[in-house]
Amino acid sequence: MADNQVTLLDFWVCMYGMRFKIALAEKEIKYERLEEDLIRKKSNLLIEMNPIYKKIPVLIHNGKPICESLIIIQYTDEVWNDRSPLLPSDLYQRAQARFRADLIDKKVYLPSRRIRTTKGEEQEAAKKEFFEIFKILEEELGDKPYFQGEAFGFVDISLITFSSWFQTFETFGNFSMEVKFPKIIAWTKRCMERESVAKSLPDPKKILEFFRGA
Ligand code: GS8
Repeated sequence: MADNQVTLLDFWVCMYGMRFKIALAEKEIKYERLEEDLIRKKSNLLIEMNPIYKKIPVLIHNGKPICESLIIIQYTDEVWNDRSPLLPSDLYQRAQARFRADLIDKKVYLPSRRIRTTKGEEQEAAKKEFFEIFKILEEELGDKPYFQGEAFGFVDISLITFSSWFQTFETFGNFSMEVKFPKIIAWTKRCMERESVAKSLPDPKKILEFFRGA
């Protein structure tokens, strides 16, 4: 399959777009990246390509749009299946990987957003929820190098993009990820040793500045 007509509609701070950048870097696929201005005005192209949600990321492959980051990564893995597999080949393990990525989507973002946007009791409740899901994830990871075992893959991609926001969560919520979740932080550092991850994640300080200014 030709790599040459791959476009990503993106917004630099968005952890969902970062997922796609990592997947494409793992697969060594060249692409064009179009930055959306989500704050002021979405482009006509975004509205045309994702008319239902009008959200980024959108992958446009040979003119056809694919929306929702987890679906985009699975599509990417299926289309470019000749290199760096991201999902396990065993069907049961594939289902487990999908379950975990879905869990991350359902449980991590909302409490993390409330840590940033609320105070007092509401913020404490959000922190409790956030700590609960990270406790589950820390236990799931255990002593494995990556969530799927020895190889970096789909579940790692789904979660690692949140790590560029950790400093923001810690600053707004006044806690330390390293103290609470040492295995997750060790895994974060391991993932950052991969070029695909290091070049796809923005500087955490820039994310913090973005939200402090917002
Ligand atoms: C979430 C995408 C999303 O929230 C996915 O792709 O996995 N489930 C989707 N995108 C945000 C930017 S990142 O916070 C977005 O496009 N927001 C614009 C809007 O809500 O209008």
